[in-house]
Amino acid sequence: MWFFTINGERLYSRIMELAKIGQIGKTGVRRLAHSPEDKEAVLLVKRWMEEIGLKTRIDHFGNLIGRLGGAHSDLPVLMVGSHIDTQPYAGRFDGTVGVLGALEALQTMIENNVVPVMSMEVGAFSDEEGNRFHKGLFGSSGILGLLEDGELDRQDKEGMTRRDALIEFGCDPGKFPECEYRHDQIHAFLELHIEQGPVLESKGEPIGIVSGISGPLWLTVELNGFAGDSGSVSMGIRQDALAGAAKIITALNDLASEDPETSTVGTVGSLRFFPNSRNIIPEKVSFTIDLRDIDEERRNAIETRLVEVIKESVKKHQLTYDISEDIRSEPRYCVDWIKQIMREESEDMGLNPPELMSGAFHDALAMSTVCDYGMIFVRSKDEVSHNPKEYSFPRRYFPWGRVIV
Ligand code: HGY
Ligand code: MN
Ligand code: MN
Ligand code: MN
Repeated sequence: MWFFTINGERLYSRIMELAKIGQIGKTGVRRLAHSPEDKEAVLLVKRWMEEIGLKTRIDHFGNLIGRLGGAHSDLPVLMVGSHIDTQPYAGRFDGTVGVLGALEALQTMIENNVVPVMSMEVGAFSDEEGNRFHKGLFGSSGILGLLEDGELDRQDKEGMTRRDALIEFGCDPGKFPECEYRHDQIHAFLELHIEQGPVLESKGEPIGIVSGISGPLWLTVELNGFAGDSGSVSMGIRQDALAGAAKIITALNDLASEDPETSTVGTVGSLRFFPNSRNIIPEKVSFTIDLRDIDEERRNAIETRLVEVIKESVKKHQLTYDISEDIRSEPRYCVDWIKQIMREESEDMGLNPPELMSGAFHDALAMSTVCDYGMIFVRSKDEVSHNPKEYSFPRRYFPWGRVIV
């Protein structure tokens, strides 16, 4: 195999350029799925793709796909990519490193007249983060025909449905089927992503080879009580939905923290309650549960125990409750043949990348249901991500970034 060295400066400056869209503060970004900022970012990356000669399209899921024709266009494609939508309080590197890194790799190939055996596609998949409509991996699941019923009726905090947000973005949800791939059309999927964790920095390694992605379980819990005057209703007869929720929230944290040696993580990241007045007993609470583990059985055992706590708390506070499921995925492992190539080529560059699992999920989690996948992690500074202080990928870590062909 021979290799070419990417242009690290060009890659880094594109990451910084893209970060100006939806910029918050000095280094923060906010580009929610299917938002005007998301569209502006998609159009900028689309322009960059076209400038290097890729054939581009924005499909009806809101995905941006750039294609480099291969010597044998009848072969399944090698897909590489990630996402450029972000969390509402995000950094500049989560997702963008994977899309712009893929773009840089293809540009380096084109500049060196390398024609890939099979066509290659760079995907900037829509709504990977799942913040706005409470379910992630939308665009990557969409092209695989894996969307569940009701997906288009999901509402954001303003009550806008995903359907209307997509139409505003310029998509026609009625045309989803024509944007789907037959599963045998994709040979494999590769994703470059920031680690969003401490391992590479602690080992002094610039990159890591991902062994697998934790299986996320996302639930939304709704508790219903009864509003009343906080001064006059005695404690024994209250139906305080927020007091009921508090017990469940701390229980999730306690259960997930029980064994610090495990990769179990549990988070309540979003909570809304009504009527939200100092002197009215909260009548309704809705909050999210994000429970993950590379060990699915262990995760499901914690889920069972948590549901028990919900039932006890509901009984104690005389509430009613509803639990809806947004995401339930088993952990998905990278395949050996791709990891082997990554290892050999890294060693050839004088690197010794550790293998590590990913607690965060990625578009690779969706893609892995239909094809082999591999992921490379780029080191994160101070384990920070989903935070404007996220920092990765300084030029000095990547002087030798290469495209192996
Ligand atoms: O939540 C995640 O793990 C990913 O960042 N969307
Ligand atoms: Mn990401
Ligand atoms: Mn993320
Ligand atoms: Mn991702």
